Amino acid sequence: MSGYTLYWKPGSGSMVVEAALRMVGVAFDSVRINDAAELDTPAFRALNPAGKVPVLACASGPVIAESAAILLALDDLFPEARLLPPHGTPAHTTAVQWLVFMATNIYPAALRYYYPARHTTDTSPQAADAIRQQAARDMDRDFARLASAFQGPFLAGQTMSVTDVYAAMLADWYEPAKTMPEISMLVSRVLENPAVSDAWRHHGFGKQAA
Ligand SMILES: N[C@@H](CCC(=O)N[C@@H](CS)C(=O)NCC(=O)O)C(=O)O
Repeated sequence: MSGYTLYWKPGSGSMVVEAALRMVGVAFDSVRINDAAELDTPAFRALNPAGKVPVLACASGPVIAESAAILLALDDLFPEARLLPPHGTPAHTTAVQWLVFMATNIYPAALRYYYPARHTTDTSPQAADAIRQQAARDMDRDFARLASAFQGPFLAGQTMSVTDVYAAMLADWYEPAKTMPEISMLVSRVLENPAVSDAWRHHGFGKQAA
């Protein structure tokens, strides 16, 4: 048994965590979640009361939920892996800022887009349509904000960070984002990294939604 266990689901936000673990090069075990029922067991809720993946359990003790928090923890544990720019630099602060921006804006908008009925008490199809349309608008706006900061070929210039992998993951969930030249360049460059492309393929990205 390795020191880390990743709870993951195909097509989900656990992709970026698997990519990060592979970028670090640390051994990890994986527990595949196949459906929503498996997220709702007492055993899984004990790991993450929210009943969501990704979750990373560390043999040293902590069990971490929330994709951005897991990535920040891995960056703290393995600073030499350069998941993010060196600690204490302006580049690090900027990379964290965009990571948190995506985790708190685009990721939730993608969930509203794919699961609109979960976001309203109104059960009419019109209500779900309205939620979905607004989610699309929110993602159009927020991907445009991300693109406006893009230096190329990665968000912050020549060096890839896990923030870029996060952006590529979200773009794969939202077709219009992939048509933006900056985002499309970022996705293709991120996938040149073997650690990322392995996680991408393993999670079934390139074809399915969250
Ligand atoms: N804020 C969380 C969101 C996690 C999340 O919503 N994960 C989805 C998969 S992409 C999930 O587990 N959904 C299961 C469900 O809601 O039933 C994060 O960043 O990790």
